[in-house]
Amino acid sequence: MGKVAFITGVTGQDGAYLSEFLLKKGYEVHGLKRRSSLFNTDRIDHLYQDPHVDHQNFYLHYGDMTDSTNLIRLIKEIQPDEIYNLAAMSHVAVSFEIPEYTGNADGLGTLRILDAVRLLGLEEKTRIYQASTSELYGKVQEVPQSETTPFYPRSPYAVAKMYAYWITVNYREAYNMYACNGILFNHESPIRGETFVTRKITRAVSRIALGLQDKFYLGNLDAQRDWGHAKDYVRMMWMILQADEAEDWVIATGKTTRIRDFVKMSFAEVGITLEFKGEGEDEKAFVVQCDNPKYQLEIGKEVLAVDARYFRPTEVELLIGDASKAKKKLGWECQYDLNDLVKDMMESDIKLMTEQQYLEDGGYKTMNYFE
Ligand code: NDP
Ligand code: GDR
Repeated sequence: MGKVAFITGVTGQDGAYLSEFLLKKGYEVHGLKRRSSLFNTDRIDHLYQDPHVDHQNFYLHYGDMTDSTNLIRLIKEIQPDEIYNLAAMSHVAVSFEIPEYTGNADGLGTLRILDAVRLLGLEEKTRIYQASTSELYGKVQEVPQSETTPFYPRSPYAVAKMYAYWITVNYREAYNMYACNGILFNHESPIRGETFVTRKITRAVSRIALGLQDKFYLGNLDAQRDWGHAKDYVRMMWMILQADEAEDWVIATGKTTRIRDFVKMSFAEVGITLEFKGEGEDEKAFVVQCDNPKYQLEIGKEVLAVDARYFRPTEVELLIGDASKAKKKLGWECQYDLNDLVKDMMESDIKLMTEQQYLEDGGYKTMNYFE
């Protein structure tokens, strides 16, 4: 018998890659999905198995991180060997708009999972992975950030995740549970949510290159992030739960890049060179060279401007992680670097936007909503 895993947030970026990874390892995978008025399973539709014809090892269950009785019932029925708690209202900027809900889903939601395992007497059977975050470091205390760097959260999201971090540590110490925090730095992919900055950039650059859109808008171009590929990071989630001891782990590439440079790299991927002019809210980017005959952009064209609407009330300016503990003790290595990541995302979005181009050429309107 293979192991049984329960993944909350199965419909998200990490939930989709982790499901694929665990199914390949022979796990029976159960995922928590929210009821939605539209289909919300795009990222995992390729894993769907028809219960009428297939031998099933991938199951979806309705539920919500704010609903304790539902979580208790599901964990009782599933009897998981491993729980990956990935569900969260994960957008930092949005958390300033819905702070109470964010605290409930991301903070108390984690407590609900831990307490369900305890109430059901599964402390010895079930290992728990908590999706913790580099946002805990917030205002820079030291760089690079490691497991011993003090926290200084800078958003309702980060504060909620800080509660989740400590309640995970507390349940481990109080009830001898195998519960770990993976303090993951930003990780991206072609299926990254469209409103996170990397995906917003690769989608917009693809549309601009194909002539579907003139320009786009971003907020703080100076922020620095340590970006890895989600495929590398979900492998690490699994490795964390296979370790002998339950501990907390930083996962990062150890390299940091400004938002502005991610924009340049994405345009460079389609043969377009940019020049940035101005500062702060007046900063803009212009095309200075276009080497790819497929994409005819006028030299001097303005393709990006700053819009202060995307500034955050409190910002996290610099993240750069030190994952040496995970590398040394678990043998984790990244297979993708930032160049591979940008290439993967741009190839995928050029393909997607080429499909949109056919539709728009045929007179159909496609979704072009940039947040
Ligand atoms: P996504 O935003 O792509 O996915 C979040 C998932 O959580 C979705 O499946 C979403 O469902 C689900 N969800 C949200 N609210 C609830 C709720 N109330 N009840 C049940 N499910 C809910 O995030 P990622 O995959 O990028 O990240 C996974 C986890 O890792 C998150 O907890 C995030 O905070 C954390 N994290 C992410 C990092 C990153 O760089 N990606 C870095 C560090 C931590 P739906 O599809 O219906 O919206
Ligand atoms: P982050 O990711 O806040 O680090 O949280 P995001 O991609 O949203 O922002 C990264 C940086 O880019 C700046 N930025 C913009 N961000 C967005 N979304 N949209 C813009 O237009 C824009 N312009 C500039 C931001 O100000 C910020 O500095 C992600 C999430 O996945 C969290 O769930 C996770 O915990 C952390 O990464 C690690």
